[in-house]
Amino acid sequence: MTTGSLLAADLVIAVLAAAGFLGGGAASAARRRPLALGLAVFALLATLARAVTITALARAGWWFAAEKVLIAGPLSLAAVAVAGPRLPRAPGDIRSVAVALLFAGYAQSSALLVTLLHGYPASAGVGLLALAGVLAATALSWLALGARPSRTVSRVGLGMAAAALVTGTGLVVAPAAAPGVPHDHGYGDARTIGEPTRRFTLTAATATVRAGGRDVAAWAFNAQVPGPELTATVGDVIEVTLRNRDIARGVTLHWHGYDVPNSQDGVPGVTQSAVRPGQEFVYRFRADQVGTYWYHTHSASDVGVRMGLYGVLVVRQAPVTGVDVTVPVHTLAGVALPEPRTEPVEAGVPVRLRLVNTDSTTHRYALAGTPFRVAAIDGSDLRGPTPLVDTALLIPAGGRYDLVFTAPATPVALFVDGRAVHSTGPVSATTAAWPVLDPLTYGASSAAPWSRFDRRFTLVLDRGLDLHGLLPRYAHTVNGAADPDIPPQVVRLGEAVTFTIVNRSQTMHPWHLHGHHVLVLSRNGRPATGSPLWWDSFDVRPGDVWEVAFRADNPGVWANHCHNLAHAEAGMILHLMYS
Ligand SMILES: [Cu+2]
Repeated sequence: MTTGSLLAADLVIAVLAAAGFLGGGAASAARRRPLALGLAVFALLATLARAVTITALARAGWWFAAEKVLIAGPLSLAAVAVAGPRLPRAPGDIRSVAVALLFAGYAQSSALLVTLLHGYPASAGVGLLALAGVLAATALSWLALGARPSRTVSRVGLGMAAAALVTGTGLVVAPAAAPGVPHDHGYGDARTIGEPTRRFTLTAATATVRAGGRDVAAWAFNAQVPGPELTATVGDVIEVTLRNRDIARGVTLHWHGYDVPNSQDGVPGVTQSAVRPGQEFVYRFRADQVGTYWYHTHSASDVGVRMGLYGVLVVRQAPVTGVDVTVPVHTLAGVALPEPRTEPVEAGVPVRLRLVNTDSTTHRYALAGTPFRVAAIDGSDLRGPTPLVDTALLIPAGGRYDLVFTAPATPVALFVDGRAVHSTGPVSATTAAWPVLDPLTYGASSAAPWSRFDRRFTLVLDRGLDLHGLLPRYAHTVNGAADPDIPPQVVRLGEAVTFTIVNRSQTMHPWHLHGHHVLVLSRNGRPATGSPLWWDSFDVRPGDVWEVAFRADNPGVWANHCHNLAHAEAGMILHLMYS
């Protein structure tokens, strides 16, 4: 069982235990004896089952189990200790066990709320708030059921609830560490790096474009979705003038996977101000990385990219020989792009397919009709890639795979999520059952570039209640905090840095560090054994633990975030800073 399914199973069992006790309490209050006893026994069994799931999660990593062991554990023990012994000797009046069962239900529910609303790391403040909630709810139920606890019992109970509430609130509301990320000041100018040899102008504007045979309202660069494909030869100086005609939310250009100087990175509020309607901004950088990349707005990025403000950037070593096509996959107003296309290719011609996932979720790609190699991922060439046949590829949000093959005499087709997107002729293939390539075991390994690390970070991804903004929100969090309250990762120039990234949530998080490529060291404790993988986008699945590393060689303030852009806007973005 994977850690991801353990997390899901544990959540379901916790809900069942809470519901069982609460239902049993209600049934006994209504004097429905068999139902009350049945539900209570069911809840006790569920609570015992949780001991198994929590133990297994703790073995997978303390991040997955901390609040369950420290808060849910003691509350569950209390629930069993209070409700359990009363059941076998439930006297003539079943109503007498109602308060005990309700107490157990409140204990299970509040522990569940701690997991759902707070998560990792567990804190004394949250534990005390959970306890206060249980005591207060129990006291109220006691009163509502007309029982008369002794004065001592009620005084002690109320006193404990009040003390827990006050202390817990104090601990939880205590000011968070100031993140200290500079905003809206001190942006550098475009570096003077020589005369531009490739000049482009991208004008962002609202537009109506044809997609799926209908007119679709879009936000577009130069009135097209995707925007123009920008190409250069390695060594060129690229200069792009960005103009905003009427995008009210502002526009920037982020060069996804291109490790540009910080001032050119296009993150509004961090490396530049958003370009407002009527304004322009000039980006200039040297094309010193070969490969497949893409650009997109980082201003209101979720809606901006979804509406169409993106395009492909390809930097080549040499002029194109053979067939070299980019396939930027995107979902525009429910229409899957690009639209299907058939183009015959002469047998024997070398073909390179540059697959780009510009959506916020993973896509499944399958190339039918020919063996192929994965030549590069995220712009970096793989070492010793071997031929693959009938093998599917999962490309994370923002990721790119370059596939190469020699055109056979028979037709070839590229399928994306089972849909033929690009073909040289009719191909009927059922690709759904194909195995998926694991890049961590693909290609030839080489020695690690570092033998030791100067700095280590851990990022625990989760969901939680964020009370620091104008309105409370159910945020996507890193180490229990949401943007802008996540402390930055601070490094020094030249350091070898590693970070462990843990997903204890129920959703996938495609991770993306700006300005650097990370080397994948291991996933779920298993080292990467194939070609070195220098990635800028990788899927961290529920329950996953990844270890990646990078060289701090590009000074500045860099976004480090989830590339499911809705998650990023809901808090899952922090910054890497150089001291
Ligand atoms: Cu995410």
